[in-house]
Amino acid sequence: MRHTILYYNPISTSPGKQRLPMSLLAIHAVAAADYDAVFIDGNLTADPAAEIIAHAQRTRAKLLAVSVMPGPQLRQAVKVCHAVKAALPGLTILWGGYFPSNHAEVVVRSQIVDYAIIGQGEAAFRKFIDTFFRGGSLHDVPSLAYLDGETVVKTPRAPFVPINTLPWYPYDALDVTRYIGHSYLGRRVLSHHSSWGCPFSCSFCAIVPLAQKRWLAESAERVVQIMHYLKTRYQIDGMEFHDMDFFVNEQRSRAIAEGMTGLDIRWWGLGRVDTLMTYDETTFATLARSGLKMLFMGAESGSDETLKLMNKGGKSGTAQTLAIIERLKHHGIVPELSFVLGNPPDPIADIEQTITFIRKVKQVNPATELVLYLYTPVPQEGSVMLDEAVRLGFRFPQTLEEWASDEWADKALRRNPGTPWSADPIRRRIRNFETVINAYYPTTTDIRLHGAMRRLLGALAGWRYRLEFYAAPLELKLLQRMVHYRRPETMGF
Ligand code: B12
Ligand code: SF4
Repeated sequence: MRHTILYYNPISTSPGKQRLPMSLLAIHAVAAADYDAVFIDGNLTADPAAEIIAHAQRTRAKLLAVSVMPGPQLRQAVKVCHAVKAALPGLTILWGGYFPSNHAEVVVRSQIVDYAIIGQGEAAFRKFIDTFFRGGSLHDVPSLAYLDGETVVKTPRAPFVPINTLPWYPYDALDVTRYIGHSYLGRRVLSHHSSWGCPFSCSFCAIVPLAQKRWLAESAERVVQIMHYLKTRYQIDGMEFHDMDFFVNEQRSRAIAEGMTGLDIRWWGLGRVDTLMTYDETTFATLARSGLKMLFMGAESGSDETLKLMNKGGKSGTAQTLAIIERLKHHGIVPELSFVLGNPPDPIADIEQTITFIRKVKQVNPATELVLYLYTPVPQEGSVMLDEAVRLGFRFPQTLEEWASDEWADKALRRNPGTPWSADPIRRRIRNFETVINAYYPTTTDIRLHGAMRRLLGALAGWRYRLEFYAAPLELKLLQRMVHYRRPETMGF
């Protein structure tokens, strides 16, 4: 008998910006041959709890598998799972993904979630469902957390599985056309994850405890085959590679680019500054020819001291950041730099130093896109940054309800992280600076920003930028509100 598994992707963005739920597709890939699936997406339905309950009753499903990131996704997951559990106490609820991987104890201590899978999901999930549906001891399921009486049990982590050996995402299990988006990349944009993990261990990064410095990549041949498939089947003209670190291996990047050349797909991916600095000029030329339009890099800080504290590793430094954006300029690839501001031990000085550095960045390459976050602690053993944050008074919530509160959902968006030092005036200074610099240097992702509006914004922002006077730029905010756009790395709430 084939059992049905319900998969639920809680809301993760605003309407029209929904991405393929790759986390759930990845785990269903190893189940699809033997189990049926129903996908419920909080981005596509107004009442996910009612849908889950209706599907569970219709299919007699016994298991609900949920993928959860911190933030608004967590908030909806808690609310919906609560309602589902109340209506159907017999339906087992399993969570996986970033939030349960980093906060498993809080999750399984709640009265809502029965099990959590920690870290890479495929092997553990397959073992879990076979045990759950066909019998055996859950003690033998790796990477599993659950409550036994008052004790949280955590089984040993499953060995990492090379993703190249895993089946492709089972695209037919859901309606892919509902995830085709429109952005500066194209009118038919989809996303893919061509590798999982990252070999580095930056002390602010949620990926480190999840992937434990592993980088598991699909081969270039497989990625190219998938791109051909998506082109033929869905006529895509844009691709967001959401890999944590797409560009780790130059040979692979080059081979993917060669295979994508001529497919007419404009694409975006994430990489590290120091890795990319080792790339040959001819590789950049090949990448540009293949359609690479924008390259996201974590510049993180305008201070070399802070970069050391962040354990950024490798040869990362502010000089390298300026050098890479200069190189990309010659290939017509737009750099997109993210910064984490307000880092301990001296968050205020850190912010000012990074603002000064960002002005330099724009001088070197005005096309550079900026993504500004506030430092938000993640649980990571031995993280100097977390230790400092705790010393300054930071603490994580102790219950799932507290995590799901408006206050903490907001913190996860890294706009107001709730660290003791990120008071209103500091956050305001960063947002005002962002408003002024974005108006002064409008960039390519502003697809709705046409000639006259660009000029108007630039002119209005000019005096502020020159005098470094960023306070209360209400006139600019008003104009910018008219030009919302879809960026690959944020969800645009
Ligand atoms: C795509 C993406 C999104 C999409 C939404 C995706 C969706 N589900 O609808 C968008 C762009 C909208 C988005 C938004 C946000 N995101 Co996001 N997002 C990602 C991204 C780039 C890829 C996730 C992905 O699909 N991976 C591919 C799959 C295959 O890998 P995976 O998720 O790790 O899944 C594996 C395991 O985790 C596990 N697993 C996952 N789910 C489940 C479920 C079950 C049941 C099981 C058994 C296993 C399991 O098995 C999978 C296979 O091994 C990650 C970074 C990254 N590269 O991972 C960030 C990331 C998860 N996002 C993050 C954040 C913070 C956000 C935001 C909250 C904030 C922001 N400003 O970006 C917003 C808001 C979301 C919200 N409203 O709550 C952080 C989480 C940080 C943390 N502390 O945990 C990450 C890690 C980015 C980062 N570098 O910091 N995001
Ligand atoms: S290089 Fe990027 S993905 Fe890797 S640990 Fe550092 S911040 Fe995280």
